[in-house]
Amino acid sequence: RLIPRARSKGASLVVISNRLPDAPASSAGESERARNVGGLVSGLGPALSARNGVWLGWSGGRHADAHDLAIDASSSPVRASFDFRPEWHARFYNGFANRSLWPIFHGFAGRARYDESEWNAYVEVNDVFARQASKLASQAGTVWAHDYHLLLVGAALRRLGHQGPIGLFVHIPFPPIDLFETIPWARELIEGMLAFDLVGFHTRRYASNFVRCAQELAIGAARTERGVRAAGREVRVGVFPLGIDATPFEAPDEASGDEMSELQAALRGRRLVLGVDRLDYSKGIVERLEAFGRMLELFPEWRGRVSMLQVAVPSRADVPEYAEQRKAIETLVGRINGLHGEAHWVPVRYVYRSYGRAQLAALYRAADVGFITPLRDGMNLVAKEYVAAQDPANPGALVLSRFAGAADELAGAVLTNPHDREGMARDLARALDMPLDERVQRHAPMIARVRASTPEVWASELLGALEAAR
Ligand code: ADQ
Repeated sequence: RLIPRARSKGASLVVISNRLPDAPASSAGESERARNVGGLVSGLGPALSARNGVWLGWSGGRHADAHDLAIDASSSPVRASFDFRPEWHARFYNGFANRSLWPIFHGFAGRARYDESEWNAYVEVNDVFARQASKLASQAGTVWAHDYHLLLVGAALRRLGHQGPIGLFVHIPFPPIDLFETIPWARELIEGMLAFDLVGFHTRRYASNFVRCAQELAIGAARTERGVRAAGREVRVGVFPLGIDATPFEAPDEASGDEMSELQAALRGRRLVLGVDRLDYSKGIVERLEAFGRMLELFPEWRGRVSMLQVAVPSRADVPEYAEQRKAIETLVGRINGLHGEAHWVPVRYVYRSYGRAQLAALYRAADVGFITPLRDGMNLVAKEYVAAQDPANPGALVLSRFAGAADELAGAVLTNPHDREGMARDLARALDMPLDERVQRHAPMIARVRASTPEVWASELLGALEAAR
């Protein structure tokens, strides 16, 4: 049901993300969960409904001139969306956001490329988001923007005269100054970010990288106890690690019972090592597969006794680097299976698709090792989901990259360096060999942490800090 814009004006809370979260299961269907922002919805949903709030984002559609707001008041939370012009999709989304900011923020300086027309589109689309948000928010309303697509939306909203608190949460890493300063518009970006009242990150490292970049690059900026002071005002910088809703992963449902027994039958008593990621070079899938192959060479006793399942969710497939990455993975899976496989044993199974939550939970539960080794990752919620899905009396072991934000919280994992193939192979063998008592001991503090740090807690802490900051 679309409602006239006038009735939606004056929201006391507007959340902005580039894409809207998936529509409720009734309209989207479990199978279309490729862009799963489930955690965000469960975190922000209650705050939005309690305050008659609106979630604003790109509709996913592209249209030459129509970018009017469509408001769906029947959904909960209320969704407001608009189409992109085709060139915004190419230059803002696939361009500056995903070929410049994404690689450099994850430390892949060699993959980042810069193009002035893409930067201009980034500035323009941030202005558009700000204009749409200001149509929805009351003058003193709170606006909370998400992620690297929207670093300039706070500054644009201020130019439009918005008076209420404006916050930003960055879901990906924030790079050290040596990398950040290589962006041709580094100063414009950091000064734009200083227009927010609060900027939040997953870890202390990212927050301190941000403060350092601000100090070095923004004119007149100085660090304060709570953040950065610049242009006569203070920006609060905070650490708010995002968690998951553990309950659906902890409680296996009926449907996943069948899935489980079929998987167990296919494994025929072999151990299972599991990787689950969006298909993205930052997730270290190639490096992980190579380490698995190396493990089979270093520890031949595991040959025929273990299989690895890699689930890759299609992502950004029209960005050339992602298409190349997909090819590299497929070639490598073939090579490892050709080299190590037997007629009766397939070392690596690879699926390129998205799964519903119940199936995902069943896969996690069936896996003896969660092998989650991004080269760099803001947080990595898959690691937390894996922990939640384990049987506390007989949990699997988690091998986790030191360079995922989640490593700060999941100290019971076997922390590994995904750039070190031999080391990763040894860490994997160690996890496969880990005795029950050690697995239980490592799992207990992790599950306690995962249960306690829900998305609701995260959202209410961040909103509290944001509104206190203004
Ligand atoms: P992502 O890079 O997408 O998120 P992640 O945190 O792991 O990474 O979240 C992925 C989500 O997608 C998980 O909830 C997972 O269940 C789901 N998913 C993965 N594979 C799936 C499949 N085959 N089918 C269905 N769902 C699948 C970005 C940052 C992260 C940060 C999050 C949240 O890159 O570092 O943790 O935002 O802030």
